[in-house]
Amino acid sequence: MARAAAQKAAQKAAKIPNAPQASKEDLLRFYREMVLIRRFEERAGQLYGMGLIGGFCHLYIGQEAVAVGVQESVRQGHDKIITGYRDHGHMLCAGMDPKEVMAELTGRIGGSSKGKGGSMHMFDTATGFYGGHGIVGAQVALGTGLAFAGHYRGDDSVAFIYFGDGAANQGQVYESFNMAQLWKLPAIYIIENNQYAMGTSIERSSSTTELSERGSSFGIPGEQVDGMDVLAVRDAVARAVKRAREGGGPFILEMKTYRYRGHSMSDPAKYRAKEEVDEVKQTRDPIDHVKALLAEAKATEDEIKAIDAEVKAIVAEAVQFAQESPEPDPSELYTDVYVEA
Ligand SMILES: Cc1ncc(C[n+]2csc(CCOP(=O)(O)OP(=O)(O)O)c2C)c(N)n1
Repeated sequence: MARAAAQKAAQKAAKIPNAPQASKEDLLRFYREMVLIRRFEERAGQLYGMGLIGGFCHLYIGQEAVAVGVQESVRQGHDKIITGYRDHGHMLCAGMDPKEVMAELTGRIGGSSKGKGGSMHMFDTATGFYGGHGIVGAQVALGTGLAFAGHYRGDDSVAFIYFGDGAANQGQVYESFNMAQLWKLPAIYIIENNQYAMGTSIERSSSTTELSERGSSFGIPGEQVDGMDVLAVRDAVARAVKRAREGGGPFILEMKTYRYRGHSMSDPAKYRAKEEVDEVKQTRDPIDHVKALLAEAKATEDEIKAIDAEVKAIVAEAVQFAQESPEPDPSELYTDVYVEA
């Protein structure tokens, strides 16, 4: 018993020097960003239920620590970010205006794609956000192209390429890996392993479930990260980005995360037990984790409440803006189909 206790104490002590650290200001920023995503998504879910959002709507609730931690290494407007259809959180992190994102979700002309793209097809070159892609895995090939463009121009930019555990089984992912490593492209592949691809768990769909090792036959290193811990995400991404900016080439980061909602708003998520979801919510919630760190950093209740109130107001304003923005005119159906080059 004494030996076990001593071992435990030694392990705890050994962990401290390497434990990710953050200042109170950093933690407050992470809290604000994550709460913004969560409240925004909750409102989007409500608007969907009211019939104000058409088509598909895939919420990011539960995965907030990933996009927020990654964003810490992004040079806004210089680096490139690309993802799939579960994209609202990434856009908000990239710095897109919540009003524009909400207006796009509701199909209004104030939206980032003038109300014609909707949830899955938003784009904003000013912040370096290259979409929002509905074809599973397509963003990996496109994102590798973005990394190639930066490398070719020699501009020191990095491409942050997000995809899911389901997309990780796509053929084009491996064609992309091959070229990325061959040309040492500054591509950071961020696999958001939320454990389900629609209703199929990773164990049922994947012959190997260690996704951080998926680049090994190409010589691409990888790392598994606790995607519910924003500090772990921030630090792992910072290391991979430093390496990429120094010409070290691509890197795979497997973020172990979890989505609380169904695949999309139309999915009742009957393929997993309620207890499984509750357990993650109670023990690994990324926002609760930062709240606990904030308590250790002696943040006051008032500081946290002020952020909650600020976020509430931002989201309310976004909803109001979206509702007041008109729908696009039917004549707009034929515009913006192609970009004049
Ligand atoms: C090429 C292609 N095949 C199938 C689909 C249908 N589909 C949409 S989402 C999805 C699951 C993808 O899961 P994952 O990559 O794990 O991402 P997550 O939804 O968990 O974020 C599938 C099969 C599609 N959109 N594109």
